[in-house]
Amino acid sequence: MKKLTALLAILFLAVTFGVPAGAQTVTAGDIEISNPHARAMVPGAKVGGGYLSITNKGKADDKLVGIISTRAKSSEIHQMSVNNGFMTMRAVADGLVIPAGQTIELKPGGYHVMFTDVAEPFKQGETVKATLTFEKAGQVDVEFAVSGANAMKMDGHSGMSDMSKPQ
Ligand SMILES: [Cu+2]
Repeated sequence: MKKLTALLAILFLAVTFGVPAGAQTVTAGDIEISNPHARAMVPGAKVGGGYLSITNKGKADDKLVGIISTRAKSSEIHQMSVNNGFMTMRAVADGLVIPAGQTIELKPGGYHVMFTDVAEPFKQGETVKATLTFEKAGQVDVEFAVSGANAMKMDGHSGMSDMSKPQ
């Protein structure tokens, strides 16, 4: 039975963190954005996380300075870290540097896009349009593919709307 449980857990992780079908790749100047995706939000949730990877193929650093989406009243770039077992997150105030020749991953547990005051929770199967602004590459339209929700608390957003409730 234990083996089966472990196997199911592995399958679950594979599904959760697998690349969704039809993942988008967008190029703007030296910047390449791939696999923008988000998780479905539970009904009533106001906060959603967005994930993507950004590659700078140029010889100069660039910087992600902002993101907007019509689906959220405000969208920010956040950094999550774990301190003494507690997850904390804060806005990346001065923009996220994408060093020349490197890829920065925005993924659960690290950097991510945070959509706040979302009027209609993201639903599995839809896409959430957003525009990223880079210092050098300029504005880039992306579509976050929404995959199924999961019970894991890795992105910390599920508890954001009510911090007083124990998880
Ligand atoms: Cu966040």
